[in-house]
Amino acid sequence: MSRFLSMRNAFTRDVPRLEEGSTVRLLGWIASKRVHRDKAFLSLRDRYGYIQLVVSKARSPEAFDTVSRLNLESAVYVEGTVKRDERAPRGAEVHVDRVEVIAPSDVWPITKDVAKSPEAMFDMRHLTIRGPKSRAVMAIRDGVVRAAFQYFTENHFVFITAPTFITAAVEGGATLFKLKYFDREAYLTQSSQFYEEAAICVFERVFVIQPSFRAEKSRTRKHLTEFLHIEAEAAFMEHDDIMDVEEELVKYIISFLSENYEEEIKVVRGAPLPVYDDRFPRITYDEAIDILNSKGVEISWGDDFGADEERVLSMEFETPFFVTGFPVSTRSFYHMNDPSRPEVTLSSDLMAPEGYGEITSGGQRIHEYEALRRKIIEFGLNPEDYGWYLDLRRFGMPPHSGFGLGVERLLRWLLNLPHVRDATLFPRTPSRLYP
Ligand code: NSS
Repeated sequence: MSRFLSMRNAFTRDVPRLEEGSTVRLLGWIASKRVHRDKAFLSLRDRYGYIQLVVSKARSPEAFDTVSRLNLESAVYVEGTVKRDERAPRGAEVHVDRVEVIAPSDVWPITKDVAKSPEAMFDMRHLTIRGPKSRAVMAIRDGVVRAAFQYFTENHFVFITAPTFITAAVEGGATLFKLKYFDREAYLTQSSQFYEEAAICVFERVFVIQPSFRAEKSRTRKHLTEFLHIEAEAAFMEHDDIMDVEEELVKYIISFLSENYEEEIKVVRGAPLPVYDDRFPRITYDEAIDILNSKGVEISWGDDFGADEERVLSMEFETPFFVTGFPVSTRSFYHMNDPSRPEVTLSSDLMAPEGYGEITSGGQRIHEYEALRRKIIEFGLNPEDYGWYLDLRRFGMPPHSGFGLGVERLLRWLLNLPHVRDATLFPRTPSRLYP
């Protein structure tokens, strides 16, 4: 073990559980500091959170002298004694005997003025991520991925990865990022779906958790150019079956977070996550259009929902709900048309309530060769661009369904964040490519 790792005998989260008087040796960063006469009150942050340190001149003149001169965000080693105190934020604090500066910090540039401007905060994102709120959001984001992995594994899905460099659009050419791939043209992937469809003939059920890219100039609160995409695809599942999977997954993630991230949820949201016992309502696209029209929104049958329509519609709900049966004109070519009503597809979006809108999108795919070829042509696309994808339909492709869930959209909703960019470490939007 390195010198540093062997120095430590506890993390901040252990301190409230330790016996009064035990000696702790901690590593971390000085997150806040207040000096009051001969006493300094510091908050030490490590990978698990925060603990209060008390450094008194009487107890340790040397440590007091060191911390008095120390800037915020300096990395330190601290040795001290556990003391219970009702007034301390976690019910216990560490009375410090020794401090060693491992890496000093310059004067911390995130002042109250900087903090007033969200843009300035994102310009300094490499530093501002250390704040308590973004720390909590990122911890919860880790929880979303863990929960999804656990849910899928328990339900017989196999994790795969798909390429980022691709040659043809999944979700329409308008949002493709084009790039040079040596002397050829390539794109950044919008979705791993087509690769998942190949892989279901190996494992039946597969999932991916990886970035997708969209050249979307939309300046809304729900669009990133790079987002974390949880996608799943399952053989022998029809449209209704995959909606059940989506609903179970979202409920599973919510209970996993409530069980394991209580403190972080409180920091970000102020209140526990909602509990949804009942089945999510399922309304048709036609019903959604009626609701929108009755709310004065001008939208005709066959139009896709934009951010505004989703907001108005989801304001009508207090729980997540599915909208099913989107018209052929609003969905990508691979969606299966409803045999009982060919102008709509076997597709759905799961919408978050209270204005948040779409968080997942999915449906049943066309599994027959001729039907898919015809639809590719109907959509004005070139079947040659979809060679291998079409080819799969010649070699035992069963009925199958799948969906994609945007992790930042889910987090924005669950944590009431102002914008999806708050749900990712280093957001990419049309205007933000740095840091
Ligand atoms: O375009 S989607 O609606 N659908 C697909 O990509 C399918 N091929 C997924 C699949 O069935 N395997 O995107 C799916 C989800 C959508 O519901 C959002 O939650 C999220 O991906 N999404 C985004 N999040 C953030 N920013 C942007 N631009 C974005 N686009 C989609």
